[in-house]
Amino acid sequence: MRFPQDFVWGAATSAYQIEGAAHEDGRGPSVWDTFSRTPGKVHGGDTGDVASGHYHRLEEDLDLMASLALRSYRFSLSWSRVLPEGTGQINQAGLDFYRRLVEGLRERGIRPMATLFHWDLPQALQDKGGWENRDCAHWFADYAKVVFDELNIRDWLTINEPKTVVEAGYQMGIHAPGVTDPARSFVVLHHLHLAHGLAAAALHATHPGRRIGPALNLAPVYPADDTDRAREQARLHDGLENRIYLDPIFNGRYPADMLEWIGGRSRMPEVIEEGDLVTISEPIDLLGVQYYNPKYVNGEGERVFKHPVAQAQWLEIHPDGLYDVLVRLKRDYREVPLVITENGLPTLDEPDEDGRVRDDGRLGFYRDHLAALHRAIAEGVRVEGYHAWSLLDNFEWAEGYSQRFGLVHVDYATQRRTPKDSALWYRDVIRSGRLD
Ligand code: IFM
Repeated sequence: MRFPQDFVWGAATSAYQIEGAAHEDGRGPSVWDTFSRTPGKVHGGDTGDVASGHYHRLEEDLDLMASLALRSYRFSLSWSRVLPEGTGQINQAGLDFYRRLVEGLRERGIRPMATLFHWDLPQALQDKGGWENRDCAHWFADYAKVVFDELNIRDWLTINEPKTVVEAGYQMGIHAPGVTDPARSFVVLHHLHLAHGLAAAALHATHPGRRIGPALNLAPVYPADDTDRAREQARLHDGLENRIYLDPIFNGRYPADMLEWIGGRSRMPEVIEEGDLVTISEPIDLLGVQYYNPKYVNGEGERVFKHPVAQAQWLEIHPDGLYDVLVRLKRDYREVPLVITENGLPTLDEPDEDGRVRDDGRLGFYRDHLAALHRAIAEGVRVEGYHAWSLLDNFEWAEGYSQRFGLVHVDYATQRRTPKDSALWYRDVIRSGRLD
């Protein structure tokens, strides 16, 4: 299976999950500093204070990326490292860190791809209502303008997985800020969409030639059985998993069935102002697709598992789901370049006595997903690149350090990095451009 000559192979991370140095060089606190310090919220009481120590190991990590033959690196900016209060005063030390990162990538021939928001909202803005406050969309656009001007990066992603913010952050309360109120969650959804659109428009106005899009975690939804009830539920869940994120951006409207469903549960439809959907549907230049799992639902609307699950119980392993997502995007939405911005698996593998990390499970996961991706490309879906999640073992949110998604093992006591077998295999795939 040969991939296109210009296919862009990469790996992804996010700021709070790897940087550490949480209280250094002027960085302001984010909602995840607060949440991880709240007793009972994160496995083992873990925090991102030190994480994978990336802030202090920048050169080593850049060399590591080069040694793995990466052509693209997707990372996120910590908003509160750049603007400690979320607005106003710029922290030059924070910007300098990202400048060094971008320069270091360029020197090694690796393309930077920056995410503006990967869940670590400045705490100062949460104190003013966070994403429930419409102003937050404008604070986000102002922050985006600062980094657009200061950092020489062509490809940008706006919001990472708005669905996770809505569901984990505001419905289940298992992510910061820990709210359990669906009514509030849909207001947040609208403001995240608005933030995305304002930032995309700002980039287009000020830096023509650069590209921007959202990073959406999409899940193919299938009826768990052959009944009308299950099919109806699958349609509803497809709305909640995919259409409420895609339709406003691509079509400039929320799906009518979703607005009705949400309207019975939230005042969200009332917070939509005239012109918002025009802003939200600012044409995107690329779509970041994050794929982990499918969702099967029965006639009661319950999730049913039909395939093996990973250590992360939500992660049902079904590589063909990636193919289905990609083909569906081509079929149902305007064509834009697609980039896989995340796909990966946590495993428990540790270095053996000889120092090797034999993570066959992850290697097989990547092989099967890349094969599904290849099939979609061969059938004409325009996918430009692929980013494995994640470059390094890191802080897996509510799971703390108990789940390791890295291609590279991190010994948290010493911060020693060891490329796992999957990383070496991935390096060889990149070098050859083919999957055997
Ligand atoms: O670690 C996360 C990442 O931050 C967002 N997407 C899913 C990953 C695995 O849970």
